[in-house]
Amino acid sequence: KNIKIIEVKSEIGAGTRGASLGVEAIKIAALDFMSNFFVHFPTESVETENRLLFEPIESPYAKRIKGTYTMYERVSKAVCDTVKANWFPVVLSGDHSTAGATIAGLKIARPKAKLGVIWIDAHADLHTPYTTPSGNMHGMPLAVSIAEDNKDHMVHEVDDNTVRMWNALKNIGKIAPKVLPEDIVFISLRDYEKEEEHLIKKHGMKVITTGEVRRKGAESVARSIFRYLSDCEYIYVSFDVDSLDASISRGTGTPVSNGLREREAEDLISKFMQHRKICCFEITEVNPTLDRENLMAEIAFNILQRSVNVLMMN
Ligand code: DIR
Ligand code: MN
Ligand code: MN
Ligand code: MN
Repeated sequence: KNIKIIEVKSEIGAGTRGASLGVEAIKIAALDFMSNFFVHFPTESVETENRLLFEPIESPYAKRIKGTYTMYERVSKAVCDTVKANWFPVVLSGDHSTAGATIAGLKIARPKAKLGVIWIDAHADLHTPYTTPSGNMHGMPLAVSIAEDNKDHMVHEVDDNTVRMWNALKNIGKIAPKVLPEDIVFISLRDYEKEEEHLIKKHGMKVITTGEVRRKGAESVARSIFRYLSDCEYIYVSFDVDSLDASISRGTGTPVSNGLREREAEDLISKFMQHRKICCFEITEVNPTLDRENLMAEIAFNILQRSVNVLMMN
């Protein structure tokens, strides 16, 4: 595969500041390892709306949703154009709200093809403006992608302008939903709110726990996921580094215990990358301002490098 790196140094969707520095931190990790990895691939850098961080928040239940919409337009176009030109996009992003835009780009590139998603994350990212506990857009990309409002479990009323922007996000590219809930697999999910749990139950979404990864091993877990997603034509892998255990993920905004070990994530992701249906890989939520030793970025770089090596052999 021909790899193209799409970097999105955006952090407007996160609640903790610093994730926009994650991409550079991964490059610094490469330099510290004396690796010339980044020399080998064309890189497209998507412009951000991070200046909005200095402005007052208009939508408390969907913070900076206008900027998020602009980010969706730019990132989905970059991903779509990359795929159409027969390149394999590796997305390095700041916060995970970007993943909704990545999914949009993949779907817009091939509207008729059924898209599967492997979501490696401590969180379900299934919130909506009606249920969010934080207003942070990085908790919502999967709800956007499955076009879910979850009004059955509404926690608060939402103003009309926010509703309009939310609907625009879901309908970007005039395709909604982009993915079906049954075509999403969660890995290492362990920190979610009850409104998200309702959606997981309602849709019968597939969850693979950290314990299952540990017991069964990468090969067996990968095989069962590809069997589960067998009617999908393309599969996107989204790797939020907070899927890793809190003991090694201090350098992310929301570390959670009982997560994956570095080796477990690396073995699993590189197994995924061997599969012919994998069409895109994203790494997100590295925040070096929380991380004195740049450990989080070093782990992310190791996983990136091994994954890309596997992709290039396939
Ligand atoms: C929480 C935290 N569910 C929220 N989400 C995070 O604010 O919506 N996602 N950290 O990665
Ligand atoms: Mn996430
Ligand atoms: Mn997360
Ligand atoms: Mn199916």
